Amino acid sequence: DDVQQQERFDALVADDQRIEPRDWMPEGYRKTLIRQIAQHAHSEIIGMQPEGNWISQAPSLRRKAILMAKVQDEAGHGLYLYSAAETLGIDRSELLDMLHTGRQKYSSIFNYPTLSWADMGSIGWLVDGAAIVNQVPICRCSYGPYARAMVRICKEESFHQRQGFEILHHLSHGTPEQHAMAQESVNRWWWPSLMMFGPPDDASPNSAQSMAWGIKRHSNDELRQRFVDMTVPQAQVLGLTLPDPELELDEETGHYRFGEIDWTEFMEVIKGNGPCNAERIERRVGAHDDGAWVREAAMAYADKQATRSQG
Ligand code: FAQ
Repeated sequence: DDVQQQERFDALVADDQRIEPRDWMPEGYRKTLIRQIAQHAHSEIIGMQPEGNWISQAPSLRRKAILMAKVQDEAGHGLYLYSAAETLGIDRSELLDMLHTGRQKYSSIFNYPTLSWADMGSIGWLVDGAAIVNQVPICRCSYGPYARAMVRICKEESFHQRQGFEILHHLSHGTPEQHAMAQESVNRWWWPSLMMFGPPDDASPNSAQSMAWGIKRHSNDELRQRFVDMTVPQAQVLGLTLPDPELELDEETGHYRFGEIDWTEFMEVIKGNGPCNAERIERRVGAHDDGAWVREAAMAYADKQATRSQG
């Protein structure tokens, strides 16, 4: 009965075992996972837009080929994650509908514009860097399909991060104009990257339950701190500065102290009022509508195959 099922589930989680799609799970656990995995999948798909913008403007054939491969990886991550969400008993078309109608979120970071080529560097270095810090612990998520998806995704993500670092390193050590372009870009992306980790712990309604269920392994603030500690020395190697006068190593704790994040800006962006929210959704819905004929053709083909195999 339900009590026994719940006890079995609790024991699996306590023992750090994986919950698999056919296992019984509390409805809240299922709902939370659908929310988080879908939000993650949507982020990958929407996240293709800010970079897609620069494929045709890449400074060389080599840079273009690399950027194209990265954006394709993101499409792959999105599809992989939608499949993980589908193991929880929801259909991909329902998830897409929720994205298109604003009932499910995607990461705040993708609502900022990409104004220069250096932004491809900043996205790789800072956005993929933040994504890795957040996602490596999800490789140990209690839900098996999500945890396994994360292993492969994190490998590709670390390559993406290196690729961004390399773009910025090249620009930073180039002409004065290139250096200035890199610095200006990092100035714009730094604070939004810190916001990717979500609201501060005392304003994060989902954290406690998600941590108890082994979905999240660390709090939002812990991971944000880890990212700052990792990134400051990398900025020094790049020869770039981070736009925070309060950034300073605390000798006692070994962690960097940093300034106050503008949480009003974060709330506005996740409510739909960021610089590019409307544009991102409009473009996504447009792409979905343009692809209707492909879905219809695939369905017609599948129906024909099914009829044939019956006959
Ligand atoms: N943006 O109670 P919490 C990538 C929402 S990386 C928008 O703390 P939770 C790679 C949150 O959903 C980006 N909304 O929530 C890439 C909740 O609202 P809800 C994707 C945010 O879930 C790189 C409310 O605020 N990565 O795509 C954000 O416990 C380059 C309260 O927050 C993931 O999704 C935000 N930043 O913790 C691709 C990682 N933060 O849903 C292309 C997996 C919070 O109740 C190019 N997700 N909210 O209406 C997670 O680890 C968690 O979901 C958190 C939020 C940490 C994001």
